[in-house]
Order: sequence, then C-alpha cells, then structure tokens
Amino acid sequence: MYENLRIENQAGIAVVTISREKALNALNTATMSELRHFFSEEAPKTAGLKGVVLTGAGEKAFVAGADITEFSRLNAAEGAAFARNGQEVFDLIERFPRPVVAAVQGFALGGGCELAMACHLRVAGERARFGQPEVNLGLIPGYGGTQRLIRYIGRSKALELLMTADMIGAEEALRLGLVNCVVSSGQEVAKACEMVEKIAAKAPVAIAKIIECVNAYFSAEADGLTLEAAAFGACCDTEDFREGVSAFIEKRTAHFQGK
Ligand code: CO8
Repeated sequence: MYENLRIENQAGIAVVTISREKALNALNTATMSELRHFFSEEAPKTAGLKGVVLTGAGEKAFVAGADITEFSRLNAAEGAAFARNGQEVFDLIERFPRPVVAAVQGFALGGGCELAMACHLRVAGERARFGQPEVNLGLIPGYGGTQRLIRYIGRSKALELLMTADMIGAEEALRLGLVNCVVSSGQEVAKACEMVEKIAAKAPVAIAKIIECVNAYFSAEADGLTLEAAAFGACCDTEDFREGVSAFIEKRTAHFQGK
C-alpha cells in the first residue's frame, strides 16, 4: 500500500519509517501523500493506537530534506502550492491527538528538520545533525521551518540557523531545546517507543486536550485560555477523570479507557 513508508505495529505503537535510503529519505511528493494518508486515514482508524514513532531508514539520515530533484523548476505559484501542501501534512502530524515522537538518527535537514519539529517530541541519536540549509539553494524553509524553529529555540538562534544554514549536533540541539533527549546511536526508536508507552498509560482524552491546547498557543485564531477552560470542562465529563481520582484515593494505579 505504501511505497515509501514502512509501518510496523509494535505493541500498539505505529513505527513509521521513511524508506528512501538511497536519497537519504528525502521527502518526494509520493512520500508526502503517503504521510498525509497515514495521518488522516489510517492512524485515526487504528484501534488501540498508543501513538506514532517517525524515523528514517538507515543510519545516515532521518530525512535530508524535501526532494530537491522535484522542485528545481517550480514557478512562484507552483512553489507556494508545494509549500502549502507540505504545511498541511505537517499540521496533521502536529494536531494528531496521540503522541507523535521523532526518532532522529542522522541528518534532519530542511524538510526533515521541519518534519521532526512538527512531531510532539524528538529523540536524537548522538550522531543526529539538524539544520535548515534552504538558503544554500536560494530558498527558504517552506514546510513550517520559519515558524516552528523560533518556538523551540527562540528568535535569535533561529535567525542564526536559518540565515547561516549551519548544522548543529545532538548535544547542541538538546541545549537549545530543539530535542527532548539524546541517546546512544541505535537506541533512538526504542527510546521514542518508551516515551509513547509512558504517555499511553495516562488518560487519552486528557492527552488529546493537552495537544490541542498547546497548539492553540501558537495559533493566531485561538484563544488558548478559553480553549483550556473548555477542555478542562470536557475532561471533567469523562469516565477517566472519575477513574483517576478514585485510583488516587484508593492508592492504586489508574486504568484509563479513553472515555
Ligand atoms: N533531495 C534529493 N536527494 C537528496 C537529498 C535531497 N534533499 N539529500 C541527499 N540526496 C541524495 C544525494 O543526491 C545522493 O544521491 P546520489 O547517490 O544519487 O548522488 C544521496 O542522497 C546521498 O547524498 P550525498 O552523496 O550528498 O551524501 P553526503 O554524505 O555527501 O552528504 C548531505 C549528505 C550533507 C545530507 C547532503 O546530501 C546534502 O546536503 N543534502 C541536501 C540537504 C538539503 O539541502 N536539504 C534541504 C532541501 S530543501 C527543503 O527541504 C525545503 C523544504 C520546503 C520545500 C518547500 C517546497 C518548495
């Protein structure tokens, strides 16, 4: 069904591997369509899905960017449409109601860094390298990079990376707040799965509401505090809320149903 994605269900976690190793997993149009299909059609219908781990095939790259061979002759209108399509796909990931964790083992450049930033959390292997090298091509990031990088590392450092095209390693990415943790090479997917497992033990409706409210902070249209109050109210109406409070009082582990 997918040509460029490999999907394995590991005990309720969908491990999605972008598999174009010869092109360092560069995101071509077909891969973007497959990611769109996975996050809009397949994942929401997968019963018992705890979350998603996104990674790249091979040791060298998570994703080395959008596929440069595809957009060398775009005109202005086509370029804008190309970027908008990618932004929509990455927004689907950012809004996905269960945790999406990027497991970055090598290069995460251009669209690859933007893909990692659209995920809720990022695990970096010690050989991971992050960067937005679009200015080397006479371009700017088009899949959300000018907006999301600032959110993670602040305006000053974001402008530096965007304008110099410098790459940073895993430890620097951790120091700046771009990634959540750094692990030994080869442990990236295992650590990402561990993070999804931990979150999956919490109340699923509450997790979905957290994602929605945090996303609202960066939305020009949403009033985050109003949304938070409504989301808090919605959680009060769940069985999971009653279970969580009962479990606390009875000094036992809560078992949430996502209802
Ligand atoms: N697109 C297509 N092919 C790629 C890409 C890419 N982004 N990156 C690497 N490849 C291919 C290479 O062409 C090469 O193919 P081949 O073996 O057929 O020659 C193969 O992968 C291996 O790459 P290298 O031989 O270059 O490997 P090195 O170890 O020498 O270098 C690098 C690794 C540093 C990662 C290098 O490949 C590189 O600089 N890649 C390009 C990185 C880049 O500029 N990424 C940003 C792309 S632009 C982008 O992502 C914009 C997103 C928004 C788009 C909006 C729509 C317009």
